[in-house]
Amino acid sequence: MMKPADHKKKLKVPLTVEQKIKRRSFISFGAFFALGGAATVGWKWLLDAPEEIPGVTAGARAPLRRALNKTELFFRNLFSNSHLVKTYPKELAAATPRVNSLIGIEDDEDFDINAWKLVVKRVNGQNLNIGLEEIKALPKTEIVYDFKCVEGWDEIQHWGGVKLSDFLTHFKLDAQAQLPYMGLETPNGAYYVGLERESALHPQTLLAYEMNGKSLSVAHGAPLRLIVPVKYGIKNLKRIGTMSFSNNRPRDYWAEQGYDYYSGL
Ligand SMILES: Nc1nc2c(c(=O)[nH]1)N[C@H]1C(S)=C(S)[C@@H](COP(=O)(O)O)O[C@H]1N2
Ligand SMILES: [Mo]
Repeated sequence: MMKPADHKKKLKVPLTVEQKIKRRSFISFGAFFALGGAATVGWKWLLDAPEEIPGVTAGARAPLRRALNKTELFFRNLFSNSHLVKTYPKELAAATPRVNSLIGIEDDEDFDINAWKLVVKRVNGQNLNIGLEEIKALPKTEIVYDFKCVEGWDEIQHWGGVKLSDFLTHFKLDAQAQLPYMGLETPNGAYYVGLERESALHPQTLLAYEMNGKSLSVAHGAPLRLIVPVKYGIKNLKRIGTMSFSNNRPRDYWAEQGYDYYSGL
């Protein structure tokens, strides 16, 4: 009978270098084929999976969209209105802020800024038409924060306007704003975004009419644009024409092109 000590010794016989290499190669190849096989099966499953039901988002395979929606839910649950985006001193704001795309602005030759009114579409069908002076008469809020575009640039910018939540309260739109979504569109309807209630009501979300302490330029969205610091630039609609409220996701320009509908930061 082997004594325990002998037994241990036997197991401890060191492998030769060649044996070690062989063993590692075997493990690597095994893993390679197993993972490769799994990836192929997974890929095939995805390719055969039905496309999502056509709607406000671009065509993607249903399982991918489900994953995206789960991700969105995860972040929505984390979202809190007491959670504020970082702000900066005014001196750090860009003196000549960058202008990005101009959809719904440069393609609208009929637009008359002096005749502009914000059209709020209420659920009962009765529209409100609100002039800029009425909006400017409300308490002004300013914010300096890092504006981020999905295209990969960011810039510290200084905005002034009325808190969207103050605006809604003043015009007795609180009840409407309890609906899960808000839709905003340019006057010609060429650019449009959808926003969930939580982001619309976030305390840093503004209807902005000033930049760097001066009236907004046309390129930056005059007379009135959305500034929603908890979202990427794509959601910050310039030149707001209409505002509406709904139970379902409103149409969204970039979501239709396949970008994330939520686009939160
Ligand atoms: N009407 C309108 N709003 C818009 C856009 C647009 O093309 N048209 N582009 C969006 C994008 S992608 C970004 S990053 C910001 C840029 O705002 P800025 O041009 O003031 O920098 O506006 C957003 N709002
Ligand atoms: Mo952007």
